[in-house]
Order: sequence, then C-alpha cells, then structure tokens
Amino acid sequence: MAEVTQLIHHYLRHDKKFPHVFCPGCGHGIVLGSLIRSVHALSIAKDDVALVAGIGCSGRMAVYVDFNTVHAVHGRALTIATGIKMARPGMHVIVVMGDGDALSIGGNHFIHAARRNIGLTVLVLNNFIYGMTGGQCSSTTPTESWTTTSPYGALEKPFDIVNMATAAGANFVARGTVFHVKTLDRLVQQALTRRGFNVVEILTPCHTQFGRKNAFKTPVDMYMWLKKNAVPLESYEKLSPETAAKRIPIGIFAERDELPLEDRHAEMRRKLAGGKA
Ligand SMILES: Cc1ncc(C[n+]2csc(CCOP(=O)(O)OP(=O)(O)O)c2C)c(N)n1
Ligand code: SF4
Repeated sequence: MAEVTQLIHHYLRHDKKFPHVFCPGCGHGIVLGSLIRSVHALSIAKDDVALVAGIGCSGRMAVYVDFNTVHAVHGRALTIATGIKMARPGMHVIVVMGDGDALSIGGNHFIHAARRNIGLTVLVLNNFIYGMTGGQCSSTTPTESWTTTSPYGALEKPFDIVNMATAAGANFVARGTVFHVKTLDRLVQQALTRRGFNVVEILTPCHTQFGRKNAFKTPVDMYMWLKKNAVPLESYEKLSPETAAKRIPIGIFAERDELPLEDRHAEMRRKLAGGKA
C-alpha cells in the first residue's frame, strides 16, 4: 500500500490541487489510477507526456496529474492535442474527455481526428451524461433513460463510440470499464504503445447524476451493473441475439497499422526539401 501511495504521489500535484472534485465512488478516479499505472509500467517519463483534457468532471484529470497538461476548452481537447502532436511528434499526447466533450460539443473534431489518424491516445470517459453541469442528456445517454433534460425518458438513440471511431479510421479502438480494472490497465497500455489515433472508451457511469435516476442508485450498484452487463468480446459473440442486445461488449475492436498523420506530414516535408529534411 505504501508503495502504491508513493507511486501515485510521484505523478500527482498532490501538494497543490487537492482535495479533488470527484464524488465518492466515481469511476473517474479509477481511470486516473489506471492511466498512472500504465504510464509507469511503460517507463514513460513525465516530461514526455502531454495530457490534454476537456471540460467536465473528467476534464479535472489534467489538473491533478503532474505531466505537461492543458485543461482545454469544452469540446476542443482534440484540436489542441493535434497542434501539440504536429509540433512535437515524439511526445506521448494523451487526451481525456467525457462523452459530452468528445461526442457532443466535440463530435465533429472526434471523427476528423480519427479520419486523420493522428497519433493520439484518447480516453473517452463515458458516463452517459453531462456530469459536471447537472446531468443533462449527452450523445451517449441510452434511449428512454431519465435525465434532467429528459424527465419522460430520452427519445434519441445514443452514439456507439467504438463503431464511430472504427468507421472514421482510428488505428486502435477498445472499450473497457472501471469495474474490469486489470483489463482496463491492459487496454490503456496497449493504446499508449500504438501509433496513430487510438481510442479507449471507458464505461464509468455517473451514479450521482445518472444512476440515481436510472438503473443504479449507489456506486456499488453501478459497479455491479458493469459486472453484469459488460462482457468480454469473445464471450459476447457466443451470446444469443436476445441476450447480446442487453449486454455491452468490451475488449479490442480495431487494430490497424495505417501511417499516422504526423508521419505522412514528415514524409511530405522531406520530399519537398528534396529528400534532405
Ligand atoms: C462552450 C461551453 N459550453 C458549455 C459548457 C458547460 N459545460 C461544462 S462541463 C459540461 C458537460 C461535461 O460533460 P462531459 O464532457 O460528458 O464530462 P463529465 O462531466 O460527464 O465527466 C458542460 C456542458 C462549457 N464549459 N463550455
Ligand atoms: S458528478 Fe458524476 S461524473 Fe462527476 S464526479 Fe460525480 S459521479 Fe463522477
């Protein structure tokens, strides 16, 4: 335990930025732990990491962790991360966003960053809601769920982040949860070692704004919900269509080796310089 605490202190701005804002039991803290463990396991130096986060509860991560950090404008984390990666292609540029940040206000940037296949590691913390601002519907709120802006049940169909990232051209696309922590660490580590646009959707339902009105009233109910409903892809594929419709597959959904944008850009510059650059 002491070792874990020491490790975490090495990576956090623990003397300045705490106490944190996460509600007790919120999965966002688990994602932060997974990110720290993954960076540590891969021996990536803190100075070689740029962490860009959007706005929202998830966005607070950039404030807490002692990398090079930007707490960006809502929905624009990917634009800032794109600039950093193009200027410093050797850096590990990690982007942390909520589902609102990534798929609602930032949805257009998300599909185009995937299309460009720029070398970013993107963690989308999908809590099905706008957590920080009081629990309004987001683009991933399941149909018929109750939220502050859908008091009679949401009418719209949610985006499937994995399908969208895969269709738009991302090199690596995975989904994990804050209940399946060892799997999550593995997925985040794989994403960090992949070139090109790599996305891990992380299911981390907001029990405060979403769960209380829907399927889980407490953090424990939320973790039990994830335990029951999130199924490894290999098992998911063997389920009957009726059961599969009620479950969410987790694991790796796309693995490609397309050249990242920054490499194609470097190659173009080399050609324009007559092969001398
Ligand atoms: C341009 C702009 N519009 C709206 C807001 C208000 N706002 C702050 S956080 C947020 C929602 C965040 O939701 P999400 O990205 O899903 O993150 P979560 O808080 O759920 O982790 C909104 C709408 C803002 N900060 N800036
Ligand atoms: S409001 Fe929801 S997402 Fe935000 S810290 Fe609380 S539980 Fe987590």
